[in-house]
Amino acid sequence: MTMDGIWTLCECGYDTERVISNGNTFLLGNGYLGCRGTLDEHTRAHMAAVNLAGVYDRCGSSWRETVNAPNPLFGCLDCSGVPLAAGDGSMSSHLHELDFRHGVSRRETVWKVRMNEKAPPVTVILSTERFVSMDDIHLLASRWTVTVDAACELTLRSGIDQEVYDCNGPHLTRFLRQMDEVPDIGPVETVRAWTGESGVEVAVSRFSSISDGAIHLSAGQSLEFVVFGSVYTSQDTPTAAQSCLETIAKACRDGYDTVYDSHYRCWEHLWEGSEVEIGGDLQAQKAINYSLYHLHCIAPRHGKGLSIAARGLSGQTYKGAVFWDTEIFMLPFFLHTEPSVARSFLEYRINGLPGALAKAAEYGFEGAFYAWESQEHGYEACSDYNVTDVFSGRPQRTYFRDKQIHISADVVYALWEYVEYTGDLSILREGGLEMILQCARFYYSYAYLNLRKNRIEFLDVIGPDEYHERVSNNAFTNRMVLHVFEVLRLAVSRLSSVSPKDKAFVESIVDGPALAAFETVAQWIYVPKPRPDGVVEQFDGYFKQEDCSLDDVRSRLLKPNEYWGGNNGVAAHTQVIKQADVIALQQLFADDYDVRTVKANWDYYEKRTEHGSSLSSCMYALTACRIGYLERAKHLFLSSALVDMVGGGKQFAGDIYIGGTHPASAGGAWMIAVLGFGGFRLERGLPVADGKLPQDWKYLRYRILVDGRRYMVTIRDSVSVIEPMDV
Ligand code: IFM
Repeated sequence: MTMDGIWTLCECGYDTERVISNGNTFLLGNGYLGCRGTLDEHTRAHMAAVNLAGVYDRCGSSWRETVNAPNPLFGCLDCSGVPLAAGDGSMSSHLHELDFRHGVSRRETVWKVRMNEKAPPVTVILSTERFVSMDDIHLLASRWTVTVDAACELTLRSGIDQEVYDCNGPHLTRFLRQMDEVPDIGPVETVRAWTGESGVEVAVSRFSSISDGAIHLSAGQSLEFVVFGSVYTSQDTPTAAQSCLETIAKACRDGYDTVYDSHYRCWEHLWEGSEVEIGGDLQAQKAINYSLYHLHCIAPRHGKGLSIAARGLSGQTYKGAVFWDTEIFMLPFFLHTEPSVARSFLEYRINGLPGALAKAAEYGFEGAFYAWESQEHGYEACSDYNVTDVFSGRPQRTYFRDKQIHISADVVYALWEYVEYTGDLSILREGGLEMILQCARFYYSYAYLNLRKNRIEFLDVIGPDEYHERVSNNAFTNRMVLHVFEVLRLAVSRLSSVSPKDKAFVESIVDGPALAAFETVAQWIYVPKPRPDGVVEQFDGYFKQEDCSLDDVRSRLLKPNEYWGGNNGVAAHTQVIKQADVIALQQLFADDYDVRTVKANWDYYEKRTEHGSSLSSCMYALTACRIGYLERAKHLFLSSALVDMVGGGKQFAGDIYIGGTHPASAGGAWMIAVLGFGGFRLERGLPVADGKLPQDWKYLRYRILVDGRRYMVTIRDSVSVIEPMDV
């Protein structure tokens, strides 16, 4: 990958080893669908996929996951019988580029094809450009240009590729292919397919301005044509196939350039509200906006009550499910730039309340226990066996589903952040208060009263550090739970004081005796305190675990993909942790901990942290900004912001593929830039910034939305200036 432009990523040459990770790096998306960054001629063998947000299916007893649609942008050429594909023997150069300011990818591949021993080779140059429209989320478009330097015959083979890539499929079971003659446009191909589990129809149409078959080109001649694709499902409309045809017909009437311009303008509009500039550090500037590109590609702006999966729209990893990643790591970016998207995440959880109530009941608790891996309507997709043991090949029992109870508190935490930042109390009336109450009821029923120690404890849980399963009094979890009770009290008093009607509404949801009981629990919740040197114990007995270095633990691995956690994992009985845990606590509850304490914990835990999850670096970086470790914060910022640009992150947990994009890390990068280095916060509803920059950053500039007004904040020479922007 080269660093040419501030807004372009470019790969020269074709490396088969990078095809899968390039699918993530060059991803295109618009919140409704994600089109993996593969090439025109790529198929399921290359993991070419059009991943659909919020459409799920289970095939047999395999994991339930999101569905990939047939690919309408497939096309390949041959020259006098010689197939032309990137990486083929006749290829002489290849360039793949992403303009991530406008969500457009381009490739240019040159082949030198020898027809026979004597004749000089024919040069064929294929340039294509593609985008998935940000203006019309059901539309994909691509433009092809083929040029040759000598007369030759090319053959084009293109169409809707229904050989769909799946991790745990096949999900599309029945296929119907049809050709419609659309007035004034011509033939349009449509593939209709239905998911096996619940018969969701996925319809894909495609129009090409030329037909497949032989094309004679003379020396120096160029051929240009355009392709439009459209995708709808029966979750959008009962007439999915008809809607595809209408979308295609409109695109054909408007023409490629007009469709392109509308898409381009949508992206420009997004950057007006979100661009981050970092003067003096090209790599950092590029990486942060590339991270934001990924967040924009997956933001569900097309409906209410939608959320984002942990791997965005890059594929079916983690079952296309929503994790705490969305509330804790992605929501802050949207909250500060486009709060309606943040609200949608919360509505998604409010709508998922029945699923959360059912999950709590399944485990014998009351209230709402949210899904660790949440699919539509809050459906819990997390399996009891989430990792495969690399030695035996057998599924390994994991306890993420049962014991990662902090998930309900994460949701409440995010809801309260939203209320505090926007002042929008309507969300409390529209299910938010009920959701907080049900989460409080869950923790009330989970709590353990330790009579000997006179305190309330939370036993047998998993904190953010998943390598240590079934621990007790995880400091992060206990403090998050306490916050749920605090939020309930605040929400009740805030809403009750608005009007008598609101007061009556609050009383209809939660009565006085229940509130008093919750208050009592809150007073007795045990939150581990720092020991004399300031360090907080991550969970009961953590300090008694073997204290060895990361390198020691790594050296004990027998296989590279071995899972470090669980019962027998190499880290499980040591103090080596997967990701920020106590440090996440000290970031989310910054007011509870003074700088000296945070420093003590940072120094203690960072060297014991594998950063085995892409969620880890940002918590360490944010706290590093607070304690003045600016250069280390910058290093961690780059780890967060670069992960998808360089194709980083773990690819396997045990034998399970966990690759894809890392939107939580992208959201984390934004937090580090704006809330960390940028020092942004609200004080009494007003924007305040006291930024501090790493040495080589000449300035930092970001955009932020407060109460419907957009501001530009510039930090330069330790001075932070906040200016209103014209919108
Ligand atoms: O939510 C995370 C978790 O904290 C660590 N494992 C991966 C999940 C999805 O990103």
